[in-house]
Amino acid sequence: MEKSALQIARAAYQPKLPKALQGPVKVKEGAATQSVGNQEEIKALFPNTYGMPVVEFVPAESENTEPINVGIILSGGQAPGGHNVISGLYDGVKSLNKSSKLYGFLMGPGGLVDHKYVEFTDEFIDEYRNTGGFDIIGSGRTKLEKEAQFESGIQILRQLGIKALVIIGGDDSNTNACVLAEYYAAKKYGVQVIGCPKTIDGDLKNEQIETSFGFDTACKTYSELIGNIQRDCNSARKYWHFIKVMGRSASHIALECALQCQPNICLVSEEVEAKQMSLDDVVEYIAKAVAVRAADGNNFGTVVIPEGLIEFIPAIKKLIAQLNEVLTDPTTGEPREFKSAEEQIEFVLSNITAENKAVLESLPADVKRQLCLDRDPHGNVQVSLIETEKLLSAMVAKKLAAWKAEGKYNGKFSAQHHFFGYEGRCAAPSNYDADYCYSLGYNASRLISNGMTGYMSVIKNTTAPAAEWVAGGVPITMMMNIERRNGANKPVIRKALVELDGAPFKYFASKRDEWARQTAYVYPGPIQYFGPTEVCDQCTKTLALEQGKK
Ligand code: FBP
Repeated sequence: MEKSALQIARAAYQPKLPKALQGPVKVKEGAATQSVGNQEEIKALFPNTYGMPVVEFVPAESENTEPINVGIILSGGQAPGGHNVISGLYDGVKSLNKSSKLYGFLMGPGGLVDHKYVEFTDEFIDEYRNTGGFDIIGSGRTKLEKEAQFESGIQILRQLGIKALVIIGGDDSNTNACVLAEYYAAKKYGVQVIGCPKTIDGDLKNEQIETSFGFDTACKTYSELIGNIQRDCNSARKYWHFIKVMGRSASHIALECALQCQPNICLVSEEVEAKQMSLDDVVEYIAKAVAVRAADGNNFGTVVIPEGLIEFIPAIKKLIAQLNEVLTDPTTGEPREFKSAEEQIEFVLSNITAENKAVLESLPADVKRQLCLDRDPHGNVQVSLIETEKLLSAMVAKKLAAWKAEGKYNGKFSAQHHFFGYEGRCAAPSNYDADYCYSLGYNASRLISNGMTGYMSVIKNTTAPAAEWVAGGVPITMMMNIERRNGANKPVIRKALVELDGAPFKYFASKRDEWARQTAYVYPGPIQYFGPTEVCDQCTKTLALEQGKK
Protein backbone atom coordinates (compact mmCIF):
# COMPACT_ATOMS: atom_id res chain seq x y z
CA MET A 1 0.00 0.00 0.00
CA GLU A 2 1.46 3.38 -0.99
CA LYS A 3 1.57 5.93 1.83
CA SER A 4 1.71 9.71 2.07
CA ALA A 5 4.69 11.39 3.72
CA LEU A 6 2.49 12.37 6.67
CA GLN A 7 1.21 8.81 7.06
CA ILE A 8 4.77 7.50 7.22
CA ALA A 9 5.89 10.13 9.74
CA ARG A 10 2.72 9.72 11.78
CA ALA A 11 3.09 5.93 12.00
CA ALA A 12 6.14 6.49 14.17
CA TYR A 13 4.21 8.61 16.71
CA GLN A 14 4.06 6.93 20.12
CA PRO A 15 0.78 7.93 21.78
CA LYS A 16 1.04 9.03 25.37
CA LEU A 17 -0.40 7.07 28.28
CA PRO A 18 -1.51 8.27 31.72
CA LYS A 19 1.21 7.67 34.28
CA ALA A 20 -0.94 5.15 36.14
CA LEU A 21 -1.03 2.89 33.06
CA GLN A 22 2.71 2.95 32.48
CA GLY A 23 3.31 0.05 34.89
CA PRO A 24 1.33 -2.57 36.87
CA VAL A 25 -1.99 -1.34 38.27
CA LYS A 26 -4.50 -2.18 40.94
CA VAL A 27 -8.10 -1.11 41.32
CA LYS A 28 -9.18 1.68 43.64
CA GLU A 29 -12.94 1.38 44.15
CA GLY A 30 -15.20 4.38 44.57
CA ALA A 31 -18.68 4.38 46.07
CA ALA A 32 -21.51 2.20 44.72
CA THR A 33 -23.40 3.85 41.85
CA GLN A 34 -26.98 4.20 40.73
CA SER A 35 -28.51 4.99 37.36
CA VAL A 36 -29.17 8.61 36.32
CA GLY A 37 -32.91 7.93 36.22
CA ASN A 38 -35.58 5.26 36.78
CA GLN A 39 -33.37 3.57 39.40
CA GLU A 40 -35.79 0.83 40.43
CA GLU A 41 -36.60 -0.20 36.84
CA ILE A 42 -32.94 -0.19 35.74
CA LYS A 43 -31.92 -2.15 38.83
CA ALA A 44 -34.58 -4.78 38.08
CA LEU A 45 -33.47 -5.04 34.43
CA PHE A 46 -29.75 -5.30 35.27
CA PRO A 47 -29.57 -7.27 38.53
CA ASN A 48 -26.02 -8.51 37.85
CA THR A 49 -24.42 -5.28 36.65
CA TYR A 50 -26.31 -2.59 38.58
CA GLY A 51 -24.82 -0.54 41.39
CA MET A 52 -21.15 -1.44 40.83
CA PRO A 53 -18.60 1.18 41.91
CA VAL A 54 -16.70 3.63 39.72
CA VAL A 55 -13.07 2.42 39.63
CA GLU A 56 -9.71 4.08 39.16
CA PHE A 57 -6.39 2.43 38.39
CA VAL A 58 -3.47 3.23 40.61
CA PRO A 59 0.13 1.96 40.40
CA ALA A 60 0.83 -1.42 41.99
CA GLU A 61 3.86 -3.64 42.62
CA SER A 62 2.59 -6.38 40.34
CA GLU A 63 -0.55 -7.44 38.47
CA ASN A 64 -2.34 -10.45 37.02
CA THR A 65 -0.40 -11.45 33.90
CA GLU A 66 -2.43 -14.46 32.78
CA PRO A 67 -2.76 -14.48 28.96
CA ILE A 68 -6.17 -13.27 27.82
CA ASN A 69 -7.96 -13.52 24.51
CA VAL A 70 -10.07 -10.48 23.71
CA GLY A 71 -12.47 -9.60 20.89
CA ILE A 72 -13.21 -6.10 19.63
CA ILE A 73 -16.05 -4.58 17.62
CA LEU A 74 -16.30 -1.16 15.97
CA SER A 75 -19.95 -0.11 16.04
CA GLY A 76 -21.80 2.73 14.31
CA GLY A 77 -20.43 5.82 12.60
CA GLN A 78 -16.70 6.25 12.09
CA ALA A 79 -14.80 8.52 14.48
CA PRO A 80 -11.11 9.51 14.33
CA GLY A 81 -9.00 7.43 16.70
CA GLY A 82 -10.77 4.07 16.48
CA HIS A 83 -7.60 2.44 15.18
CA ASN A 84 -5.70 3.75 18.20
CA VAL A 85 -8.24 2.22 20.59
CA ILE A 86 -7.48 -1.09 18.90
CA SER A 87 -3.71 -0.59 18.94
CA GLY A 88 -3.87 0.51 22.60
CA LEU A 89 -5.88 -2.58 23.51
CA TYR A 90 -3.51 -4.78 21.50
CA ASP A 91 -0.45 -3.33 23.25
CA GLY A 92 -2.28 -3.56 26.58
CA VAL A 93 -3.12 -7.27 26.35
CA LYS A 94 0.36 -8.06 24.96
CA SER A 95 2.00 -6.11 27.80
CA LEU A 96 0.21 -8.37 30.26
CA ASN A 97 1.32 -11.50 28.47
CA LYS A 98 2.83 -12.00 25.00
CA SER A 99 0.54 -15.01 24.45
CA SER A 100 -2.61 -12.90 24.77
CA LYS A 101 -4.57 -12.60 21.55
CA LEU A 102 -6.77 -9.88 20.09
CA TYR A 103 -9.49 -10.70 17.54
CA GLY A 104 -11.45 -8.13 15.55
CA PHE A 105 -15.01 -8.89 14.47
CA LEU A 106 -15.67 -7.64 10.95
CA MET A 107 -18.08 -4.91 9.84
CA GLY A 108 -19.57 -4.14 13.24
CA PRO A 109 -21.66 -6.22 15.64
CA GLY A 110 -22.82 -8.32 12.68
CA GLY A 111 -19.31 -9.88 12.59
CA LEU A 112 -19.84 -11.38 16.04
CA VAL A 113 -23.24 -12.81 15.12
CA ASP A 114 -22.02 -14.16 11.76
CA HIS A 115 -18.66 -15.37 13.14
CA LYS A 116 -16.57 -13.18 10.82
CA TYR A 117 -13.30 -12.14 12.40
CA VAL A 118 -9.55 -11.62 12.04
CA GLU A 119 -6.70 -12.12 14.48
CA PHE A 120 -4.43 -9.11 14.88
CA THR A 121 -0.67 -9.43 14.56
CA ASP A 122 2.12 -6.89 15.08
CA GLU A 123 2.46 -6.20 11.34
CA PHE A 124 -1.30 -5.81 10.88
CA ILE A 125 -1.65 -3.37 13.81
CA ASP A 126 1.44 -1.37 12.78
CA GLU A 127 -0.19 -0.54 9.44
CA TYR A 128 -2.98 1.32 11.24
CA ARG A 129 -1.38 3.09 14.18
CA ASN A 130 -2.41 6.78 14.40
CA THR A 131 -4.51 6.57 11.25
CA GLY A 132 -8.12 7.73 10.85
CA GLY A 133 -10.98 5.52 9.75
CA PHE A 134 -12.41 2.22 10.88
CA ASP A 135 -11.19 0.29 7.85
CA ILE A 136 -8.95 -1.99 9.90
CA ILE A 137 -12.00 -4.24 10.49
CA GLY A 138 -14.88 -2.09 9.24
CA SER A 139 -17.93 -0.92 11.18
CA GLY A 140 -21.66 -1.50 11.02
CA ARG A 141 -24.93 -0.48 12.62
CA THR A 142 -26.41 -3.94 13.32
CA LYS A 143 -28.26 -3.73 16.63
CA LEU A 144 -27.00 -6.30 19.11
CA GLU A 145 -30.12 -6.83 21.20
CA LYS A 146 -31.67 -10.24 20.60
CA GLU A 147 -31.06 -13.39 22.58
CA ALA A 148 -30.40 -15.34 19.38
CA GLN A 149 -27.59 -12.88 18.52
CA PHE A 150 -26.09 -13.16 22.01
CA GLU A 151 -26.20 -16.96 21.78
CA SER A 152 -24.63 -16.96 18.33
CA GLY A 153 -21.95 -14.62 19.71
CA ILE A 154 -21.08 -16.89 22.62
CA GLN A 155 -20.41 -19.80 20.26
CA ILE A 156 -17.61 -17.97 18.45
CA LEU A 157 -16.31 -16.39 21.66
CA ARG A 158 -15.97 -19.86 23.18
CA GLN A 159 -14.42 -21.28 20.04
CA LEU A 160 -11.71 -18.59 20.13
CA GLY A 161 -11.30 -18.78 23.91
CA ILE A 162 -12.28 -15.11 24.20
CA LYS A 163 -12.64 -13.90 27.78
CA ALA A 164 -13.83 -10.39 27.04
CA LEU A 165 -15.43 -8.37 24.30
CA VAL A 166 -14.79 -4.64 23.81
CA ILE A 167 -17.51 -2.70 21.99
CA ILE A 168 -16.48 0.68 20.64
CA GLY A 169 -19.62 2.71 20.07
CA GLY A 170 -21.92 5.61 20.84
CA ASP A 171 -24.86 5.71 23.26
CA ASP A 172 -26.93 3.10 21.40
CA SER A 173 -24.04 0.64 20.96
CA ASN A 174 -22.95 1.01 24.58
CA THR A 175 -26.55 0.47 25.69
CA ASN A 176 -26.39 -2.80 23.76
CA ALA A 177 -22.98 -3.58 25.33
CA CYS A 178 -24.60 -3.17 28.73
CA VAL A 179 -27.49 -5.49 27.82
CA LEU A 180 -25.00 -8.06 26.52
CA ALA A 181 -22.83 -7.79 29.67
CA GLU A 182 -25.91 -8.40 31.81
CA TYR A 183 -27.03 -11.34 29.66
CA TYR A 184 -23.63 -13.10 29.77
CA ALA A 185 -23.33 -12.40 33.52
CA ALA A 186 -26.83 -13.76 34.18
CA LYS A 187 -26.05 -16.90 32.19
CA LYS A 188 -22.64 -17.20 33.90
CA TYR A 189 -20.96 -17.57 30.50
CA GLY A 190 -17.72 -16.11 31.84
CA VAL A 191 -17.37 -13.50 29.12
CA GLN A 192 -16.87 -9.88 30.15
CA VAL A 193 -18.15 -6.96 28.06
CA ILE A 194 -16.47 -3.54 28.12
CA GLY A 195 -17.66 -0.39 26.30
CA CYS A 196 -15.65 2.46 24.88
CA PRO A 197 -17.09 5.99 24.31
CA LYS A 198 -16.98 6.83 20.62
CA THR A 199 -18.86 9.35 18.50
CA ILE A 200 -17.94 12.52 16.69
CA ASP A 201 -21.31 13.87 17.90
CA GLY A 202 -19.90 14.49 21.39
CA ASP A 203 -23.18 13.46 23.01
CA LEU A 204 -21.84 10.51 24.99
CA LYS A 205 -20.49 12.41 27.97
CA ASN A 206 -21.42 12.90 31.58
CA GLU A 207 -19.87 13.42 34.99
CA GLN A 208 -17.58 10.46 34.39
CA ILE A 209 -16.90 10.71 30.63
CA GLU A 210 -15.29 14.01 29.63
CA THR A 211 -15.79 13.55 25.93
CA SER A 212 -16.40 10.85 23.35
CA PHE A 213 -13.43 10.16 21.12
CA GLY A 214 -13.41 11.60 17.62
CA PHE A 215 -15.23 14.81 18.62
CA ASP A 216 -11.93 16.67 18.90
CA THR A 217 -10.59 15.74 15.44
CA ALA A 218 -13.92 15.99 13.64
CA CYS A 219 -14.64 19.48 15.03
CA LYS A 220 -11.13 20.66 14.18
CA THR A 221 -11.53 19.34 10.63
CA TYR A 222 -14.90 21.07 10.14
CA SER A 223 -13.52 24.25 11.74
CA GLU A 224 -10.66 24.28 9.26
CA LEU A 225 -13.18 24.02 6.41
CA ILE A 226 -15.51 26.64 7.87
CA GLY A 227 -12.53 28.96 8.42
CA ASN A 228 -11.51 28.51 4.79
CA ILE A 229 -15.05 29.29 3.65
CA GLN A 230 -15.13 32.37 5.85
CA ARG A 231 -11.92 33.63 4.26
CA ASP A 232 -13.39 33.08 0.82
CA CYS A 233 -16.61 34.72 1.92
CA ASN A 234 -14.78 37.73 3.30
CA SER A 235 -12.74 37.97 0.07
CA ALA A 236 -15.58 37.79 -2.46
CA ARG A 237 -18.18 39.48 -0.23
CA LYS A 238 -21.12 38.22 -2.25
CA TYR A 239 -22.44 35.02 -0.66
CA TRP A 240 -24.16 33.86 2.46
CA HIS A 241 -22.84 30.36 3.19
CA PHE A 242 -25.27 27.97 4.88
CA ILE A 243 -23.15 25.26 6.47
CA LYS A 244 -24.76 22.22 8.04
CA VAL A 245 -22.55 20.11 10.30
CA MET A 246 -23.11 16.57 11.53
CA GLY A 247 -23.96 15.73 15.08
CA ARG A 248 -27.28 13.92 14.81
CA SER A 249 -29.50 15.29 17.64
CA ALA A 250 -27.07 17.28 19.75
CA SER A 251 -25.53 20.59 18.64
CA HIS A 252 -22.13 20.06 20.28
CA ILE A 253 -20.29 20.02 16.92
CA ALA A 254 -22.01 23.18 15.64
CA LEU A 255 -21.30 24.96 18.92
CA GLU A 256 -17.64 23.91 18.99
CA CYS A 257 -17.19 25.05 15.37
CA ALA A 258 -18.78 28.38 16.28
CA LEU A 259 -16.42 28.78 19.24
CA GLN A 260 -13.50 28.03 16.92
CA CYS A 261 -14.54 30.12 13.89
CA GLN A 262 -16.89 32.89 15.15
CA PRO A 263 -19.38 32.70 12.26
CA ASN A 264 -22.11 35.31 11.90
CA ILE A 265 -24.79 32.87 12.99
CA CYS A 266 -24.81 29.48 14.68
CA LEU A 267 -28.10 27.83 15.50
CA VAL A 268 -28.26 25.61 18.57
CA SER A 269 -31.11 23.10 18.38
CA GLU A 270 -31.43 22.78 22.14
CA GLU A 271 -32.08 26.54 22.39
CA VAL A 272 -34.61 26.44 19.54
CA GLU A 273 -36.52 23.83 21.51
CA ALA A 274 -36.21 25.63 24.84
CA LYS A 275 -37.52 28.85 23.29
CA GLN A 276 -40.31 26.92 21.55
CA MET A 277 -39.30 28.43 18.22
CA SER A 278 -41.19 27.56 15.06
CA LEU A 279 -39.48 27.05 11.71
CA ASP A 280 -40.62 30.55 10.78
CA ASP A 281 -39.05 31.99 13.96
CA VAL A 282 -35.71 30.42 13.01
CA VAL A 283 -35.97 31.82 9.48
CA GLU A 284 -36.85 35.26 10.81
CA TYR A 285 -33.85 35.18 13.18
CA ILE A 286 -31.47 34.50 10.28
CA ALA A 287 -33.18 36.98 7.92
CA LYS A 288 -32.90 39.77 10.50
CA ALA A 289 -29.15 39.20 10.84
CA VAL A 290 -28.81 39.21 7.04
CA ALA A 291 -30.75 42.50 6.86
CA VAL A 292 -28.65 44.15 9.60
CA ARG A 293 -25.43 43.21 7.81
CA ALA A 294 -26.87 44.35 4.48
CA ALA A 295 -27.66 47.74 6.00
CA ASP A 296 -23.94 47.98 6.90
CA GLY A 297 -23.07 47.12 3.29
CA ASN A 298 -22.14 43.49 4.05
CA ASN A 299 -24.10 41.20 1.78
CA PHE A 300 -22.21 38.13 2.91
CA GLY A 301 -21.95 35.91 5.92
CA THR A 302 -21.89 32.44 7.39
CA VAL A 303 -24.57 30.39 9.12
CA VAL A 304 -23.69 27.16 10.94
CA ILE A 305 -26.58 24.73 11.30
CA PRO A 306 -26.62 21.58 13.45
CA GLU A 307 -27.93 18.62 11.48
CA GLY A 308 -30.51 17.73 14.12
CA LEU A 309 -32.18 21.16 14.06
CA ILE A 310 -35.38 20.01 12.42
CA GLU A 311 -36.01 17.44 15.18
CA PHE A 312 -35.91 20.15 17.84
CA ILE A 313 -38.51 22.47 16.38
CA PRO A 314 -41.28 21.59 18.85
CA ALA A 315 -44.05 21.00 16.27
CA ILE A 316 -41.75 18.77 14.20
CA LYS A 317 -40.50 16.96 17.30
CA LYS A 318 -44.11 16.09 18.18
CA LEU A 319 -44.63 14.86 14.65
CA ILE A 320 -41.49 12.68 14.72
CA ALA A 321 -42.52 11.17 18.07
CA GLN A 322 -45.84 10.11 16.56
CA LEU A 323 -44.16 8.86 13.37
CA ASN A 324 -41.91 6.65 15.50
CA GLU A 325 -44.96 5.20 17.23
CA VAL A 326 -47.03 4.51 14.14
CA LEU A 327 -44.14 3.09 12.13
CA THR A 328 -43.44 0.46 14.78
CA ASP A 329 -45.35 -2.80 14.85
CA PRO A 330 -46.67 -2.96 18.46
CA THR A 331 -46.68 -6.78 18.50
CA THR A 332 -43.01 -7.22 17.56
CA GLY A 333 -41.51 -3.84 18.45
CA GLU A 334 -39.90 -3.95 14.99
CA PRO A 335 -40.44 -1.42 12.17
CA ARG A 336 -43.63 -2.12 10.21
CA GLU A 337 -43.10 -3.60 6.76
CA PHE A 338 -44.55 -1.86 3.69
CA LYS A 339 -44.65 -2.93 0.05
CA SER A 340 -43.68 0.50 -1.23
CA ALA A 341 -42.73 3.99 -0.11
CA GLU A 342 -46.12 5.23 -1.32
CA GLU A 343 -47.93 2.69 0.84
CA GLN A 344 -45.81 3.75 3.86
CA ILE A 345 -46.57 7.46 3.34
CA GLU A 346 -50.26 6.69 2.86
CA PHE A 347 -50.26 4.68 6.10
CA VAL A 348 -48.55 7.49 7.96
CA LEU A 349 -50.95 10.14 6.71
CA SER A 350 -54.01 8.16 7.75
CA ASN A 351 -52.63 7.29 11.20
CA ILE A 352 -51.35 10.59 12.61
CA THR A 353 -53.33 13.39 14.23
CA ALA A 354 -54.74 16.23 12.13
CA GLU A 355 -52.31 18.62 13.83
CA ASN A 356 -49.28 16.49 12.95
CA LYS A 357 -50.63 15.95 9.45
CA ALA A 358 -50.83 19.71 8.94
CA VAL A 359 -47.20 20.09 10.06
CA LEU A 360 -46.08 17.29 7.75
CA GLU A 361 -48.00 18.73 4.81
CA SER A 362 -46.43 22.16 5.38
CA LEU A 363 -42.92 20.78 4.75
CA PRO A 364 -41.27 20.54 1.32
CA ALA A 365 -41.89 17.18 -0.42
CA ASP A 366 -38.36 15.79 0.08
CA VAL A 367 -38.28 16.62 3.82
CA LYS A 368 -41.73 15.08 4.21
CA ARG A 369 -40.56 11.94 2.47
CA GLN A 370 -37.39 11.64 4.53
CA LEU A 371 -39.29 12.05 7.80
CA CYS A 372 -41.77 9.35 6.83
CA LEU A 373 -39.35 6.85 5.35
CA ASP A 374 -35.81 6.86 6.59
CA ARG A 375 -34.79 5.36 9.93
CA ASP A 376 -31.49 3.82 10.97
CA PRO A 377 -31.50 0.38 12.67
CA HIS A 378 -31.79 2.07 16.09
CA GLY A 379 -34.99 3.79 14.95
CA ASN A 380 -33.42 7.27 14.64
CA VAL A 381 -34.59 9.68 11.96
CA GLN A 382 -31.69 9.97 9.52
CA VAL A 383 -31.25 13.67 9.95
CA SER A 384 -28.09 13.71 7.87
CA LEU A 385 -30.30 13.08 4.84
CA ILE A 386 -32.47 16.16 5.42
CA GLU A 387 -31.12 19.19 3.59
CA THR A 388 -31.89 21.76 6.29
CA GLU A 389 -29.28 24.16 4.92
CA LYS A 390 -31.17 24.42 1.62
CA LEU A 391 -34.57 24.51 3.30
CA LEU A 392 -33.52 27.43 5.52
CA SER A 393 -31.78 29.46 2.83
CA ALA A 394 -34.80 29.13 0.52
CA MET A 395 -37.11 30.31 3.29
CA VAL A 396 -34.77 33.19 4.21
CA ALA A 397 -34.65 34.26 0.54
CA LYS A 398 -38.46 34.29 0.44
CA LYS A 399 -38.72 36.35 3.62
CA LEU A 400 -36.11 38.86 2.41
CA ALA A 401 -37.95 39.21 -0.89
CA ALA A 402 -41.13 40.02 1.03
CA TRP A 403 -39.27 42.57 3.19
CA LYS A 404 -37.79 44.09 0.07
CA ALA A 405 -41.27 44.53 -1.39
CA GLU A 406 -42.31 46.25 1.84
CA GLY A 407 -39.22 48.48 1.69
CA LYS A 408 -37.75 46.97 4.89
CA TYR A 409 -34.65 45.49 3.29
CA ASN A 410 -32.46 46.63 0.47
CA GLY A 411 -29.62 44.14 0.14
CA LYS A 412 -28.54 41.32 -2.14
CA PHE A 413 -28.91 37.76 -0.98
CA SER A 414 -27.20 34.90 -2.71
CA ALA A 415 -26.59 31.59 -0.93
CA GLN A 416 -24.11 28.71 -1.10
CA HIS A 417 -24.68 25.42 0.69
CA HIS A 418 -22.36 22.96 2.40
CA PHE A 419 -22.74 19.87 4.50
CA PHE A 420 -19.75 18.75 6.55
CA GLY A 421 -19.98 15.31 8.07
CA TYR A 422 -18.14 12.55 6.32
CA GLU A 423 -15.17 14.91 5.75
CA GLY A 424 -14.31 14.75 9.45
CA ARG A 425 -15.25 11.26 10.58
CA CYS A 426 -12.13 9.52 9.28
CA ALA A 427 -9.55 12.29 9.52
CA ALA A 428 -6.17 11.32 10.97
CA PRO A 429 -6.64 11.71 14.73
CA SER A 430 -5.34 14.88 16.35
CA ASN A 431 -2.71 14.40 19.06
CA TYR A 432 -5.55 14.64 21.60
CA ASP A 433 -7.57 11.85 19.98
CA ALA A 434 -4.48 9.74 19.19
CA ASP A 435 -3.43 9.79 22.88
CA TYR A 436 -6.97 9.63 24.31
CA CYS A 437 -7.96 6.66 22.13
CA TYR A 438 -4.75 4.74 22.72
CA SER A 439 -5.24 5.26 26.47
CA LEU A 440 -8.91 4.17 26.30
CA GLY A 441 -7.89 0.94 24.55
CA TYR A 442 -4.92 0.24 26.82
CA ASN A 443 -7.10 0.96 29.85
CA ALA A 444 -9.74 -1.51 28.60
CA SER A 445 -7.10 -4.27 28.85
CA ARG A 446 -6.74 -3.47 32.57
CA LEU A 447 -10.51 -3.46 33.14
CA ILE A 448 -10.52 -6.93 31.59
CA SER A 449 -7.52 -8.28 33.50
CA ASN A 450 -9.20 -7.06 36.69
CA GLY A 451 -12.32 -9.09 35.90
CA MET A 452 -14.73 -6.25 35.19
CA THR A 453 -17.84 -6.44 33.04
CA GLY A 454 -20.55 -3.93 32.17
CA TYR A 455 -18.00 -1.10 32.52
CA MET A 456 -17.04 1.63 30.12
CA SER A 457 -13.37 2.50 29.74
CA VAL A 458 -12.82 6.09 30.96
CA ILE A 459 -9.88 8.46 30.91
CA LYS A 460 -10.32 11.71 32.85
CA ASN A 461 -8.51 15.00 33.49
CA THR A 462 -7.73 15.22 29.78
CA THR A 463 -7.18 18.98 29.68
CA ALA A 464 -3.99 18.32 31.68
CA PRO A 465 -0.87 16.78 30.09
CA ALA A 466 -1.43 13.07 29.27
CA ALA A 467 0.84 11.84 32.07
CA GLU A 468 -1.65 13.34 34.57
CA TRP A 469 -4.71 11.70 33.01
CA VAL A 470 -6.76 9.48 35.31
CA ALA A 471 -7.63 5.98 34.08
CA GLY A 472 -10.50 3.78 35.24
CA GLY A 473 -13.97 2.51 34.54
CA VAL A 474 -17.58 3.45 35.07
CA PRO A 475 -20.53 1.02 35.23
CA ILE A 476 -22.63 1.53 32.10
CA THR A 477 -25.84 1.07 34.13
CA MET A 478 -24.95 4.33 35.89
CA MET A 479 -25.64 6.26 32.67
CA MET A 480 -29.00 4.68 31.97
CA ASN A 481 -32.62 5.70 32.21
CA ILE A 482 -35.85 4.64 30.56
CA GLU A 483 -36.85 6.36 27.33
CA ARG A 484 -39.51 5.85 24.70
CA ARG A 485 -37.92 4.26 21.61
CA ASN A 486 -39.72 2.79 18.61
CA GLY A 487 -43.03 2.79 20.41
CA ALA A 488 -41.76 1.08 23.59
CA ASN A 489 -40.10 2.04 26.89
CA LYS A 490 -36.47 0.94 26.82
CA PRO A 491 -33.41 1.22 29.08
CA VAL A 492 -30.94 3.47 27.26
CA ILE A 493 -27.89 5.61 28.00
CA ARG A 494 -29.01 9.20 28.48
CA LYS A 495 -27.82 11.33 25.58
CA ALA A 496 -25.93 14.49 26.55
CA LEU A 497 -27.38 17.49 24.73
CA VAL A 498 -25.96 21.02 24.80
CA GLU A 499 -26.70 22.50 28.22
CA LEU A 500 -27.97 26.04 27.91
CA ASP A 501 -26.62 26.87 31.35
CA GLY A 502 -23.25 25.26 30.58
CA ALA A 503 -20.10 27.32 30.09
CA PRO A 504 -19.64 26.65 26.31
CA PHE A 505 -23.13 27.85 25.39
CA LYS A 506 -23.03 30.76 27.82
CA TYR A 507 -19.76 31.99 26.34
CA PHE A 508 -21.18 31.67 22.81
CA ALA A 509 -24.38 33.49 23.81
CA SER A 510 -22.33 36.36 25.27
CA LYS A 511 -20.51 36.84 21.96
CA ARG A 512 -22.99 35.99 19.23
CA ASP A 513 -24.56 39.42 18.72
CA GLU A 514 -21.13 40.90 18.12
CA TRP A 515 -20.21 38.05 15.74
CA ALA A 516 -23.54 38.40 13.89
CA ARG A 517 -23.06 42.05 12.99
CA GLN A 518 -19.31 42.31 12.63
CA THR A 519 -17.02 40.18 10.53
CA ALA A 520 -15.18 38.60 13.46
CA TYR A 521 -14.12 35.42 11.70
CA VAL A 522 -11.34 33.23 13.08
CA TYR A 523 -9.47 30.92 10.71
CA PRO A 524 -8.29 27.89 12.72
CA GLY A 525 -6.32 26.26 9.86
CA PRO A 526 -5.56 22.53 9.56
CA ILE A 527 -4.83 20.18 12.44
CA GLN A 528 -1.09 20.15 13.17
CA TYR A 529 0.63 16.97 14.28
CA PHE A 530 4.16 18.30 14.65
CA GLY A 531 5.18 21.65 16.06
CA PRO A 532 4.70 23.81 19.15
CA THR A 533 2.49 22.28 21.82
CA GLU A 534 0.11 25.29 21.89
CA VAL A 535 -0.65 24.55 18.24
CA CYS A 536 -0.64 20.72 18.30
CA ASP A 537 -2.03 19.78 21.69
CA GLN A 538 -5.07 22.02 22.16
CA CYS A 539 -8.22 20.32 23.41
CA THR A 540 -11.60 21.51 22.13
CA LYS A 541 -12.89 24.88 23.32
CA THR A 542 -15.97 23.03 24.62
CA LEU A 543 -13.85 20.89 26.95
CA ALA A 544 -11.67 23.80 28.01
CA LEU A 545 -14.70 25.95 28.88
CA GLU A 546 -16.45 23.05 30.63
CA GLN A 547 -13.40 22.57 32.82
CA GLY A 548 -12.91 26.26 33.46
CA LYS A 549 -9.68 26.38 31.45
CA LYS A 550 -8.82 29.27 29.15
P1 FBP B 1 -22.46 7.50 15.71
O1 FBP B 1 -23.40 8.12 16.69
O2 FBP B 1 -22.77 6.09 15.42
O3 FBP B 1 -21.04 7.69 16.11
O4 FBP B 1 -22.61 8.25 14.31
C1 FBP B 1 -22.48 9.61 14.20
C2 FBP B 1 -22.91 10.14 12.86
O5 FBP B 1 -21.77 10.57 12.15
C3 FBP B 1 -23.92 11.28 12.99
O6 FBP B 1 -23.29 12.51 13.19
C4 FBP B 1 -24.68 11.17 11.69
O7 FBP B 1 -25.99 11.67 11.82
C5 FBP B 1 -24.71 9.70 11.43
O8 FBP B 1 -23.56 9.16 12.07
C6 FBP B 1 -24.70 9.35 9.98
O9 FBP B 1 -24.71 7.97 9.85
P2 FBP B 1 -24.41 7.16 8.51
O10 FBP B 1 -22.96 7.24 8.24
O11 FBP B 1 -24.82 5.77 8.87
O12 FBP B 1 -25.19 7.78 7.43
